[in-house]
Amino acid sequence: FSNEKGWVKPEEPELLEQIEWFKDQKLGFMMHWGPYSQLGLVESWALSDHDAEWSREDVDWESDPEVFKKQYFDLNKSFNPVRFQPDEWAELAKEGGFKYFLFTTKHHDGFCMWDTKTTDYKITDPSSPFHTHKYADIVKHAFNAFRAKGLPVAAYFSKADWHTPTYWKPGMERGTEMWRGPSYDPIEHPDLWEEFVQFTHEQMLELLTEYGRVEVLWLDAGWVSPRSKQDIRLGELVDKAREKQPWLLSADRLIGGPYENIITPEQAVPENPMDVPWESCITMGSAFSFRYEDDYKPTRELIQLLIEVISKGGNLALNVAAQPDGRLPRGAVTRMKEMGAWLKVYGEAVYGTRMCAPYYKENIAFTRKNEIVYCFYMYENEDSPLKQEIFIPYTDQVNSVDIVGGSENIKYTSSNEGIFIELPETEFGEHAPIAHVFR
Ligand code: FUL
Repeated sequence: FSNEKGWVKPEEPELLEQIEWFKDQKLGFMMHWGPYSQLGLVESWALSDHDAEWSREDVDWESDPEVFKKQYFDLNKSFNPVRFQPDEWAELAKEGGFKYFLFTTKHHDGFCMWDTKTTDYKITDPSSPFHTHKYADIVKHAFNAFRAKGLPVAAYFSKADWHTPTYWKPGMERGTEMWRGPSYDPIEHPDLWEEFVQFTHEQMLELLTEYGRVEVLWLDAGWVSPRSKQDIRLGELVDKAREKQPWLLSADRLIGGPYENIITPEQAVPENPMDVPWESCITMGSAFSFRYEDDYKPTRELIQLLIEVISKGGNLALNVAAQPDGRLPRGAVTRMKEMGAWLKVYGEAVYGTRMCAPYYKENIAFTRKNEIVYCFYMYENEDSPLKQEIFIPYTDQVNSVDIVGGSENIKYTSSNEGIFIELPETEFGEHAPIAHVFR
């Protein structure tokens, strides 16, 4: 990506400063959570007929897809996460070394996790058994809990809304032949589309004016865009929101849209670094939302993923999905704690760093903080043979080399080719480390 193609570099100093702040954070705690978590499928995708093949696993939808969708839209009536403990989430995220919280305020199914005035399809409506709970306004309590622990927040918001009537052609029953975009052509039905645009603006403004400081407005459903003639006039909204929150970054996932201050690759790390701010969103489990008996990526893999991402100049929004009861799955918590323990020792080579040249090659990655260069030498797995002699292809002049978290002075020689390090025996534990981190 280049600036012309993708990213809009804002001119306001407040926003430029915010971009530097964002780049410092490195690790975000992303969470997808809502009534769909009860199904254990892929977020709210089961609603889309065109995606039924892959999104309705074990659902007997072919017999009557309309019945299934009605049942889906009723999931709000059984979503009752009485074990939701926002402080606990925030505490665990903090312990895990995460620096900000990115939360689904509304996914494509249109269900609002905050107390909106725009629709009854929300967590605080009497149709939800949770509406009497002290934490019923989930967005409010989750946001406040994270902020209280020093983790600022970002709001995920789906521009597509499969529940809202103005997303459907008049007379068409909601849910018939559901597809990603609205069921009508916005050019042919400008009034209807305008109503939808107003509704969407109202929702986003509620979130951006009544729910405290938000760092990033993270807009999903890139297909709702001027390119597909589904223009929600995002610029108007962002300008309005910035009157209140002048630092607000917008992540409209269009790849080339005018309100894309951050590029957000999904389930992927770019092959090469990008000269634009970016954040990869990647799941710890197999989907962004909760799945029963899910497999989680091992901690070693998660940490090495983080190293790769930051060495290429990006942030990692690592997605952890809460259970339908409100708790975080045990397997996810274990990994969060292990990541946190690692970051406690090696965090200085992670947070607040910038890209270095060289940056990443095979199992070696670099970051830098002004004059200090960090080098991660990664081992593929626990049983990988330990290296005592390590060659680092870093050819700039160095004044000293030591090992982060190590006590010993290490022996090294540097030449035009790079740095040759000899590790003392005492630096070896029982297992291959995830990475040696040299400073
Ligand atoms: C995608 C969505 O469709 C997925 O459900 C998920 O929210 C992911 C982060 O973005 O485009």
